[in-house]
Amino acid sequence: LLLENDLYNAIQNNELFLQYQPQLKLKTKHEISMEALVRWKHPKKGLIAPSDFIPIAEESGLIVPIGKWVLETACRQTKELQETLGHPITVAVNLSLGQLFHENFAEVLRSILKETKLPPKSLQLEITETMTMDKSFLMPILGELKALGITIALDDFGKGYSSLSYLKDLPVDCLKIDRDFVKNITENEHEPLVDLIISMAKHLKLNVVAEGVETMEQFNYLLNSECDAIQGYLISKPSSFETIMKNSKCLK
Ligand code: G
Ligand code: G
Ligand code: MN
Ligand code: NA
Repeated sequence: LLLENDLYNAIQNNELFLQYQPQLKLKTKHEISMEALVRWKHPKKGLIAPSDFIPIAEESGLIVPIGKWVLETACRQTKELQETLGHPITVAVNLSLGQLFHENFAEVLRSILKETKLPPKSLQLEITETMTMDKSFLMPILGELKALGITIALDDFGKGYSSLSYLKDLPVDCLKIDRDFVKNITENEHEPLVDLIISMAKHLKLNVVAEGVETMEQFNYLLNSECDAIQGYLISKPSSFETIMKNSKCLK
């Protein structure tokens, strides 16, 4: 409850910030993508991980204003990055179920896109596969969001219980293979589920991203697969907007 009270003031006190983790496209190497990840710098406790405060935000309803702040900040900073670089960059933002089903979410998103002038196709929303639920609830809101021109990724894919027919009907654009599966790719061993998810994604004409790539063995294995992009510590840890901006100025 104490932490919840502190979290209540975190936005106004400027204690939240975003880090960005690049995604490396394996085929079209000129395209750039990154995932936005929220962090909380608590005035006394120091850095608090999202796995420790997102659940509190979800239970208390604070996820609505926090999620809105994350979306606004990610869109504004990505637009700034695009202008510096002079070409499109895609940003992926994690969503909680409570945000998605809060009234007017599509309307809120529409006004954020309008205010920040980020092209809608530059925004990807990540929903976790485990949070997918009754199709009759999910389909209308996802349809409304897709109509804005954004794309949707299923995060932590493989950990949930989506049936194949469910997946086929869902208006998603991308599957992100959970890092627990990628972890099992070693010098001596493959992970059949990684191959299966990639093959399934290709049959459904979806993009597929491997998460948590940490070793050269995993990198080389995925390079020889139909996987579209990789994300993980091997490429880069999440870094601050300032660092991302500085690197992009060097690239230019
Ligand atoms: O950044 P880190 O690996 O510690 O993130 C841990 C978890 O927190 C991940 O599952 C990630 O999806 C989630 N997360 C990070 N940023 C956000 C955010 O802005 N909103 C929501 N809902 N979840 C986030
Ligand atoms: O659930 P989600 O995919 O949104 O989680 C993203 C989280 O995964 C981020 O908090 C990020 O810090 C973490 N992450 C990113 N790359 C790696 C990696 O290569 N290894 C591990 N263990 N965690 C990673
Ligand atoms: Mn994610
Ligand atoms: Na994930």
